[in-house]
Order: sequence, then C-alpha cells, then structure tokens
Amino acid sequence: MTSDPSSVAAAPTSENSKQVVVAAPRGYCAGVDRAVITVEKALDAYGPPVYVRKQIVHNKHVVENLAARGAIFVEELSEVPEGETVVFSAHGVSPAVRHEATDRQLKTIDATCPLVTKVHHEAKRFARDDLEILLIGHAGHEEVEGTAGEAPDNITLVQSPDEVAAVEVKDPSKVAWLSQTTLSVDETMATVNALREKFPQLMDPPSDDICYATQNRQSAVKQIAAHSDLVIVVGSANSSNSVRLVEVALDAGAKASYRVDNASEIDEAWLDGADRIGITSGASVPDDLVQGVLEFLYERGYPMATEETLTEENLVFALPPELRKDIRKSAIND
Ligand code: 10D
Ligand code: SF4
Repeated sequence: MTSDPSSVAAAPTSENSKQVVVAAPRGYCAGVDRAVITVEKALDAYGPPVYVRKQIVHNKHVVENLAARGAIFVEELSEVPEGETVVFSAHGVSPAVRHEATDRQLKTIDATCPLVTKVHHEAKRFARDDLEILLIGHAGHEEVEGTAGEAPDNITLVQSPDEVAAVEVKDPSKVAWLSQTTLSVDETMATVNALREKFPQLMDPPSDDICYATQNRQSAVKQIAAHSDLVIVVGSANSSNSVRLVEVALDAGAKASYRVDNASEIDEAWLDGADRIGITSGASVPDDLVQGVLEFLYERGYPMATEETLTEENLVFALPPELRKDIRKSAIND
C-alpha cells in the first residue's frame, strides 16, 4: 500500500463493493494550527518547561506530544511557579484569569483563537450597550467560561432549544444572543428560533459566532453521511466540535457513527455490514490519526479512500505578537 491511503482515488469495483470516503475540510483549523505552533515555538524560544493553562486544544495526542517536548499542562494558574511563562489555550480565558496572571507576575502568551476573541469583543460591546446576553453553549466548556467571564452580570447560558422555555430576562426589548464557536449549526439555529419566538426583539451577533471551520466540517460530513453505513469521526471525547460531527452525521442519515481518538479504538463489530464508510476529524485532530484509520480499514479489505472536498480553506493566523517579538529578539541575540 502507499503511505497515504487517502491519496489514491479508487472507485469501488464489482469484486469489492466497499468504499471509503474521507471528508474535506477536516482536521486542523487555523486557530488550532496557530495554538499548537505557539507552544512549539515557545518551547524553542524559552526552553522547557513552558506551562500551558488547560489543554492547548482538546486532543489527547496533541497534548501528549507537547508534554513529551517539555510543555506542562495545568488546570489553574496557581500551579504555575511565579515568574514562569504560561500559554493560554486556544479556547480563551476570562479577564479574571488574566488578572490572576498579572498578580502572580507570570509571563503570558495568549493562544486564544482570534475567532474566539471576536466573540469576547461582541460580549463586551453588548454589555456596554446594557443588553442582556443569551449565550448559547455548553456549561463547563472552557470557551464558555472565558466568554461568560467578560460580562458575568449580563450573560445567561442557554444550552439547547429545550432550555428556552425557562429563560427569563429583565427587559425583552434589550436582549441579544451569542454562541460558542463549535456548536451544531442546526441545533443553534433551532435555539435561536425558539429564543426569537419568545423575545421578538432579540438582537443577532454582528457576524456568525460558529466559526468557518466548524461550519465547513459539519457541511462536509453531511455530504458523505447520507451515503454511509458508518461514519468514523476522529477526535477526543472533550472536543466539542468533534462530538458534534457524530451528531451531525447521524442527523444527516449515516446508519451509524462513532468517535475514536485513533484507529486502536475502532470496534471491529462496527464494520459488520458496513460497506460504505465515511471518515472525518475534528478541528483539533492531526491528520496522521486519520491516516491511521484509513490504514486500519485497508488492512481489513477496504479499498483506498476517495476524498470528497466541499471547499478549500486557506485561512492562516499570525502567531501571538508577544511570542513573535521574543522570537525576533532571540534571533538577533543568536
Ligand atoms: O472543544 P472544542 O471543539 O471547542 O475544542 P477543540 O480544541 O477540539 O477544537 C478547537 C476549537 C477551539 C479552540 C474553540 F474555538
Ligand atoms: Fe478558531 Fe474555529 Fe478553530 Fe475554534 S474551531 S480554534 S474558533 S478556527
């Protein structure tokens, strides 16, 4: 076999009615790419250890690899020794966390995805305009904690359409909605529609909060799901956008769909009667894990995969300016 089973387009033959279709776009988005490179470059520039508050992205392989290179992942800033360098994860932090870092004299590098930061700005602006904000998202998710922390007195969390009936606001003429960036587009629209029915003057965010990468991965998996007996989504259990891809695949007609961290988690029983298999991966997933799944299937008699591309993605974010400055400085001193 070739080293890249997705690279050769092989139509199913009469002897082999099986097929494997890989969705594109899948895998790393611009915000994840930037965040992972940020930790790698910080390790190069400052030397280990570099502390990272929370998982830099929600993928256990990424975290294990960076930890092996000297990154130390902590849950809270109190675990970071004073004066050390700490990277804020791609999911963002609340102002309270930034203040704590200043109080503890930590050097900070902010790997928050610019598209998450955009939602923080929207929250601050709506709060300045004295609006009540209904934040659609999942309790306990780091992104939601960060965004809600921008305007805690103005924000109420709404987790699903089912929660709308119980939502109370002080003034229905002064209410707006925002969302987490990695939700199901369809479910979020259902929540917004229910909110608007209840609060007809509900204001929209100035632009989509669910980011381009989340939207593209969901649209791409929808394209292949209806023709799939099985859709395998590669991604970690705590990755919101990865978990959403399983739900979207099932809603779009896949007969079955499962999430795995890597090929070793595939249950061979899932392959019984599964002639047409679709594959995708979340925004925090390195593509070698997808290649591992394709190899696993190839070894079990499936043909090489064809790729179904919905759209091309070209977005690239610059590294955090504080890191770029230090990289420039260390280049001058070398
Ligand atoms: O859980 P999640 O989908 O928000 O995060 P993950 O790290 O898997 O993917 C990247 C998304 C980010 C950083 C939220 F914007
Ligand atoms: Fe940024 Fe979207 Fe990627 Fe999250 S999923 S890191 S918001 S590009």
